[in-house]
Amino acid sequence: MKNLFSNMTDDQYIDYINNKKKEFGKSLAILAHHYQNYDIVKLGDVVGDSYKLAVEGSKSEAEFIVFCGVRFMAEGAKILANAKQKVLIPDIMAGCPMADMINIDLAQKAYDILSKRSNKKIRPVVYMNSYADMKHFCGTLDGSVCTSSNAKKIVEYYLNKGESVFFFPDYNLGINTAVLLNIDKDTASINKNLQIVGDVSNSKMILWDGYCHVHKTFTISDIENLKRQYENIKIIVHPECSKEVAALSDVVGSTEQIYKAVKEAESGSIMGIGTEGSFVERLSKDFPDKTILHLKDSRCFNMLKITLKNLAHSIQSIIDNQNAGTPLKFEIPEVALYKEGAKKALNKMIDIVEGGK
Ligand code: CIZ
Ligand code: SF4
Repeated sequence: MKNLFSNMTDDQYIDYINNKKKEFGKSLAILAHHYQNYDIVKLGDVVGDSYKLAVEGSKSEAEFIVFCGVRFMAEGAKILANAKQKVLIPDIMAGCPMADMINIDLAQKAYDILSKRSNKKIRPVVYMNSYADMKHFCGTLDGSVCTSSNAKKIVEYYLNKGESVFFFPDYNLGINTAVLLNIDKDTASINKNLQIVGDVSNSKMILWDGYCHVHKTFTISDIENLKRQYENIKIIVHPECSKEVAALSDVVGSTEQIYKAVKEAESGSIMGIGTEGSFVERLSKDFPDKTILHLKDSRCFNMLKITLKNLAHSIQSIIDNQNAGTPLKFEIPEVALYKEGAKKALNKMIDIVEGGK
């Protein structure tokens, strides 16, 4: 790695990355998650949520996919990628505390307890925000992955078969989905000590009690404060926020849905947004004719671990690997042990959403 990288300015990194993008052409794809900072998003060939990025990456002709997001997302892209595609992440330490709140051992124990207590077949559904072991766990039990855009559709699919859904790791996405399906009174929850709250026997959804600290921080008073200051304000929040916050909001949606709602709002609209702060900041830059306010400025420090510098380093590593045969750094390791089940659960989601099967 050339030392020249350590002293470059942001503009120099941006020039370097843009030049390399031109040289690589279609063999390099930079995927940028909505929660990335503005400079990184501008360098993305595709910008989107984790689902869109994983699918677009796998469909692309790129041999090298550099995933600007957190590790579980890059892992999702790797699972769907073809055998020739290499997926890199500029900082392997970009984790997600929510994804760490459950593991296969705990999930299996919880599933066994719930299966004994329930009158129905228990089907596991895991939020995209999870590692490959959890996706694999779902795949092997004929369950599915879901995202915040399609959780309602996925859960409904299993409820329509007369089954009960064990949903993890995010409690809030689970309960907000239950509210949409009008079954929030028919839910129970279970925590990492395997303590159960509620009656599992007849529950339609049993929720793990994980959470996202970035979204948990939004409160009812944040909404009330903004409403006091701006009479006509619309409140838009992510479903990882609490049920109480969601209930006071005009729109509850995933990042893709929030982006669309802001884009489609009339010029001059005032909106208070409750989701990751870098994304909210970008909305205000992309739509300068609208007033976009943070419900509270809450950042995901793991997303911020991806920088112009380590993105440039990832690209340089591909070049060094091609020119001098040095090892390709920043590559997401193969998730061989969990790949089959994880792929099955991801494909199940795609089938339900795209095929209505
Ligand atoms: O699925 C994603 O990318 C995340 C983290 C949130 C969302 O709503 O898109
Ligand atoms: Fe994880 Fe929350 Fe960061 Fe998303 S915003 S990556 S759920 S910590």
